[in-house]
Amino acid sequence: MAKNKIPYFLTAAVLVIGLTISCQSKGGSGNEASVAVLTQLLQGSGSGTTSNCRNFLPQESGNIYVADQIVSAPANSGIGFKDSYCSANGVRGLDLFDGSLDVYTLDPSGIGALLILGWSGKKVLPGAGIDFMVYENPFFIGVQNNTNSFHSVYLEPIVVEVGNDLANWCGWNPMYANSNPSVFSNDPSVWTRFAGITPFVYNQESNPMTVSAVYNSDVVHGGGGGDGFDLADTNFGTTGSGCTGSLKTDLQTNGFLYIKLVPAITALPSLPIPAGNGTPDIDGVIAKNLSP
Ligand SMILES: [Ca+2]
Ligand SMILES: [Ca+2]
Ligand SMILES: [Ca+2]
Repeated sequence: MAKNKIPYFLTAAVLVIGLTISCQSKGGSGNEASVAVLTQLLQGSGSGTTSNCRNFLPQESGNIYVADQIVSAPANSGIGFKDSYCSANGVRGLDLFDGSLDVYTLDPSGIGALLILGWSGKKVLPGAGIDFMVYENPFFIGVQNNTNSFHSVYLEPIVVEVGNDLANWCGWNPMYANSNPSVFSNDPSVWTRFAGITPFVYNQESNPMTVSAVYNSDVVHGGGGGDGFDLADTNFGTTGSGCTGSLKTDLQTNGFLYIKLVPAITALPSLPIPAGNGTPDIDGVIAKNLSP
């Protein structure tokens, strides 16, 4: 997390206002948890101390299964944005122009440039359309008014792969298609099949959304946002260390146990460095269908 790390006092002020409204609207239920958050905020817990994300648990319902198992998080220190719990506690988007703070920040290189999550022994099963969503904390930084479309995102791309044995992985052949590939672009349309690209408003408590909206990346037109992946995508199984034809077929037929997230600048060193430092901040991963 670099540029999008909002000054702590500002974050606290916004959250205090939000939580105050939340407390007033909810009545009795939930006030204890909110008060705990408020107390922690006022005592000064930002990055550097216990993360605020420790106050939240994954929220699961039909077709929304949080990757709540941290298999490998070598950058974890348990403190602030280096607390890997924040990547497995559910998803908490803010709005189109603010990145989530419920996140775990990967290292830019070395062993800490890796996060592997699972679903506690259950497999993510293939189904129709998108099979799972990845949430980093990108946010829009500009609107092109003449077309009323969104063209600039503060983004930190991630290479996504899945597997069953923590040794062999299959991915989606991520492509960077800027006209000048040696120059970084914050136009999300030139980043294909990466995670960390699409802003999201989906929030498990304050904006739970319908299942169809959650698995809709089009955050400008009613979707929850985030980056979706489909095992049936024709690009799946064309990249990944150890991705044989038989592994690809197995993953597409029987699903997968683990998801591996690596900063794009680490996995693909020829890519240009993003405007920040390119170290992704992982909010969470959810899957649509899970084995019994
Ligand atoms: Ca699918
Ligand atoms: Ca980020
Ligand atoms: Ca989270």
